[in-house]
Amino acid sequence: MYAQMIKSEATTDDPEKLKEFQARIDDDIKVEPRDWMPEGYRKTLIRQIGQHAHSEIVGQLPEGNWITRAPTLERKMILLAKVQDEAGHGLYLYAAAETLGVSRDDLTEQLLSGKMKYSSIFNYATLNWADIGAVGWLVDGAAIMNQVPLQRTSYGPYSRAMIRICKEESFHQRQGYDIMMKMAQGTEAQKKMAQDALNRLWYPSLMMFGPSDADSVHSTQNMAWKIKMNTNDELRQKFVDQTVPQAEYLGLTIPDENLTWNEKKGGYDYSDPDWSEFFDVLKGNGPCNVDRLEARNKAWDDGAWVRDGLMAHAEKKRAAKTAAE
Ligand code: FAQ
Repeated sequence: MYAQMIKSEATTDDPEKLKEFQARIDDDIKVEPRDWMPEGYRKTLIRQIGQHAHSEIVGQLPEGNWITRAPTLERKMILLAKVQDEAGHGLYLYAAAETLGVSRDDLTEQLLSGKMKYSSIFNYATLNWADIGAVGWLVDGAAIMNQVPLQRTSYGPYSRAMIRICKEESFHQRQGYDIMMKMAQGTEAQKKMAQDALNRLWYPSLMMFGPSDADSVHSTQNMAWKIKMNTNDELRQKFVDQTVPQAEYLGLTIPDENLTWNEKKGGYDYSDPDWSEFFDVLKGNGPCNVDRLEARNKAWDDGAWVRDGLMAHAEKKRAAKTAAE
């Protein structure tokens, strides 16, 4: 649907302006909020940045759930800081999206009604403490792999938000790997928990990069516009190549019988995730889709009194200022 929309909207834009715009992109000149841009460029950015922001916000839920049950005070403080960082990432990204002419309330409404997506990974449960390690190691690891190239994305506000976010994500990945190290070097029961977490979260982490290139709707146009810097399969391959030695160091086994080093391509051959599961999760049928949307709707409703209070305060100040003039 989006592909059609982008195509038709791109063709209604002035061809001369489109040519100039593409030339600027090709020269790596950043696009800023007040610059002319094709409607398709604006809309696909709102979609991608909006989904990204929602992912950061919904992504707090699987880990936030474990703050009260972290095994030590230190682990609790670290996890709390990480989850707060994710909230901050959501806010930078909503602010970047707002520069494109959409309001944060609009985006929130579309998340809460299920119209807008967020990353599939957050529809999987975190069942125990080892899962928190695996989320940091694999989920933040995949997020960084995707986000480091996005620091060079063509839209200025998105690119600048990504620079800050990537610094924090590296810390997140390391704290996850540190938890995995402790578990993998612990008792037999802890090692089993670490392996079990890897077994359950490996394929959902591979799905984070999106469908295979053959099924990706947006990649071609978005790479031409430098909204996206790599294809989904390129980044997935890089993630596998980076993560396999890390698993080996932990003494854990990636749950893929077909995983083999391919000398010719200089990377691992690996099994694809079950794509029917991926598309099913996108349709709302993952293990936690309903819970996640319920939790976000409840948080929004519970926060109504704060928003109403702030608006009333702002209104009172405005009225007082008008009366004084
Ligand atoms: N989940 O044509 P493509 C994080 C959809 S942040 C859900 O290939 P595109 C930090 C896609 O929207 C994680 N939907 O799409 C953290 C499209 O549907 P639409 C989020 C997905 O946009 C860690 C359709 O499939 N990161 O984790 C997914 O070119 C720990 C066709 O796909 C970002 O958002 C998916 N995995 O490529 C937080 C990064 N994949 O919209 C808390 C920025 C695809 O037409 C705790 N985003 N779809 O209805 C991107 O780089 C891209 O949007 C991709 C997808 C690569 C995700």
